[in-house]
Amino acid sequence: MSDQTSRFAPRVFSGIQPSGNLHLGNYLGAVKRFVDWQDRDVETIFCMVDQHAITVWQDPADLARSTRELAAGFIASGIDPERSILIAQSHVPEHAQLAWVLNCVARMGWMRRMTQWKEKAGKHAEEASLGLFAYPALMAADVLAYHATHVPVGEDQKQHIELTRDIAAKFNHDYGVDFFPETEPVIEGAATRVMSLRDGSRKMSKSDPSDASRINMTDDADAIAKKIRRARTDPDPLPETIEGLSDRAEARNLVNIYAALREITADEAMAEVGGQQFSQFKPMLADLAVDRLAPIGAEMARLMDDPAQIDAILARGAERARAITAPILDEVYRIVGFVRPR
Ligand code: AQP
Repeated sequence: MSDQTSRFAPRVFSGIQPSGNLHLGNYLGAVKRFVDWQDRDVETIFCMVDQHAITVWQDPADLARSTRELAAGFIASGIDPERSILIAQSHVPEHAQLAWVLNCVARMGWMRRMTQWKEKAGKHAEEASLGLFAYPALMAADVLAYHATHVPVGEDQKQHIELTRDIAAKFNHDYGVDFFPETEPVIEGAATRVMSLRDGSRKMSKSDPSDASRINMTDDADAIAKKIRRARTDPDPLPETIEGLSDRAEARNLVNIYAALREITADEAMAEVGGQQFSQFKPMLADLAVDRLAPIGAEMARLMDDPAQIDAILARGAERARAITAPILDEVYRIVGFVRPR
C-alpha cells in the first residue's frame, strides 16, 4: 500500500452492471473475490451500477429485473448485506452528483484514450451516447464518493481505475488539497480474464450474442455441463506445465477456470491435470463447475421469488451508503467553492 493510500482507512468498493446475465467471468473475476474481501476485516461496499448500464440501451423492464437478479447473485454467492453494504447506484445520488464535478476535472483526451470506449463506440462514436464517453468519470465518482482505497476488478477494468487515480490526483492538485486517496486496483487470482468458451481470443461477456460462449450464473446443472463439454479446444492433450499453454488460449482458459473454482494456482492445477486428454479433463471440470455454481443459481432463483425482500435490502444499503457519501460530497462542494445552504 502506498504512503498516501495508507492515510485513509482501507475501504473496498466495486460494482457490476445489471446489463444482462451475471456470468462465470463476473463471478470468478469479481464477485467471488468480493466475498474474500468481505471475509477480511475491511469495510466493503458492492454496487449494482444501473446508471452505467444505461450508457447503452436497456429495456426498462429488463433493467429492473437484472438489477434485482444481480443483487440476488451477490447474496447467493456469499455477500452478506449485514457485513457488506449492498446498493443500487441510482439509490445513492452522491455518485452522480460527484460525477458532475469529476467531469469537470477529467480531460477529453484522457477519456478518448479509454480502450473500452474505443471498443464499445468503435466506428460509430458519433452515434454513441455522451454517457458512454463519460462513463469512466462516473466510475471514478463511484469509488471516490467512499474514499475507497481498493477496487477488486477483472483485467479489463484496470485502465479505468488508473484513470480514477489520475482524476483524484488532478482534483487534489488543482484545489491544493489532499482529499482523495490514490485508489489501488486489485487484480488477483487465476481468472482475472475469463475467455469465451467459443473463442479463446474474446473475453467472456454479457453482450456476446452466443449464449454458448458463457456460463450464466442462472444456468442449471445440465446447461453448465453441456457448455463445458462443448467448449472449443484443440485436439492435443493438456501439456505437463503451464508454459505449454502459452499459445493454446482455449485450453489455458479451461485450466484457469478449473484453478479458480478449485481455489488453487494455475501451476497447482497443472500438477493435477497436466497430460490429461480433454475427454478426461472436461467431464471433471463440468462436475466441479456444477458443484460450485448450481447451488448459487438455485439460491438466486429462490431469492428472486421475493423481490420485495431484495428491495428492502437495497433500501437499507443505500441508507448506510449515504452516511458515508453525503459528508464526502459536502466537503467536495465546499472545496470547489459552492455556497452551502445553511
Ligand atoms: N470475462 C471476464 N473475466 C474476468 N472478469 C470479468 N469481468 C467482466 N468480464 C470478465 C469483471 O466483472 C466486473 C463487472 O463487469 P461489468 O459487468 O460491470 O462490465 P464488463 O466488464 O463490461 O462486463 P461484460 O460481461 O463484458 O459486460 P458487457 O458485455 O455489457 O460489456 C468487473 O470487475 C469486470 O472486470
